[in-house]
Amino acid sequence: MEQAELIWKNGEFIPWEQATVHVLSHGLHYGTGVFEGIRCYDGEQGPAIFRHREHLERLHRSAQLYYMEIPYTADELATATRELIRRNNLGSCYIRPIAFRGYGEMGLYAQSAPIEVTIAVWPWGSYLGDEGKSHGIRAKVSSWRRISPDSLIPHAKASGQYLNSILAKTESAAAGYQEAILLDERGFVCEGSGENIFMVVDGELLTPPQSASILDGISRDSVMQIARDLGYEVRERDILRSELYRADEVFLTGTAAELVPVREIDDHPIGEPGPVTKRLQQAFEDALYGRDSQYLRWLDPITRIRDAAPAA
Ligand code: PPE
Repeated sequence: MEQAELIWKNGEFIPWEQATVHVLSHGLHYGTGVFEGIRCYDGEQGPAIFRHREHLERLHRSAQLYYMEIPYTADELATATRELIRRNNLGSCYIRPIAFRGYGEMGLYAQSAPIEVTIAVWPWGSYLGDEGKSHGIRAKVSSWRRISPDSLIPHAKASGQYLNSILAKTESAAAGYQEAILLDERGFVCEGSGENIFMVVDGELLTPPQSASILDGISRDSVMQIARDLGYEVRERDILRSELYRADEVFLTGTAAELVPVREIDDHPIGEPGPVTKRLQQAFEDALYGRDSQYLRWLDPITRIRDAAPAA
């Protein structure tokens, strides 16, 4: 991975190499961490963070679901992040805040293990490749089902839960595909290993509902809003695996991946990116880079005057 100079850790800006943890950190042993993936785009008005507030609110919600209290407000984390990007002299970058139980107590009920919070930022290119973004990727339906709400919390973005995504992703990569599509515990389509999924049928946009154990993706929400604004019908409903094979178009959405067309699923051709996918991909990109005034409300510019508070 690419490095940056500084990482924010528990309120301080420290050198990248020094941002380490103790080997007995609780989160390392039990997966007790919650995190976010956010992106900053060097767009029309200078660098700005896409839907910053929504991501930080989701971070706090994920923490609450696992009985963890983050000792910083969303506002404090937002200010720290903007400052971190400025101090690292970055424009477009990926942002990874994580809150995890640190060192202090082992065992499953380790309420005294402190909650540590770090934020890292670094340049990270398109997750599934530029080629994938322009020509589509080949995906495989995983033999692993997405974590069920009977056992974990699909709505939380929690570290330990990603073992499920890693099994699916590793299986698909070993079989020569670029991404895995997971079904939920009922056998309906859920999402990619790190992206939500959409299909286009007869000009209508369909995506699995919250009840299909999805992560409530912020890119998903943005693309749904953009699609409706463009006049498309958007419906959340359960989708069968076989419906994907027969769809006119299929694409994935996520912060790291952005909007990526799927051109083949389980060796069934979907085809080169279709007109709806291409139009939404362009409109989404325009929103990310501040080229569409309608969606400027989604951007948090990093050059905010009010961050430049005088030292106390
Ligand atoms: N589902 C999962 C399981 C998921 O991890 C992500 C984001 C999404 C859906 C899409 O959510 P959103 O980014 O809010 O639109 N995955 C993050 C982590 C990827 C990684 O490899 O790490 C991301 O895209 O940043």
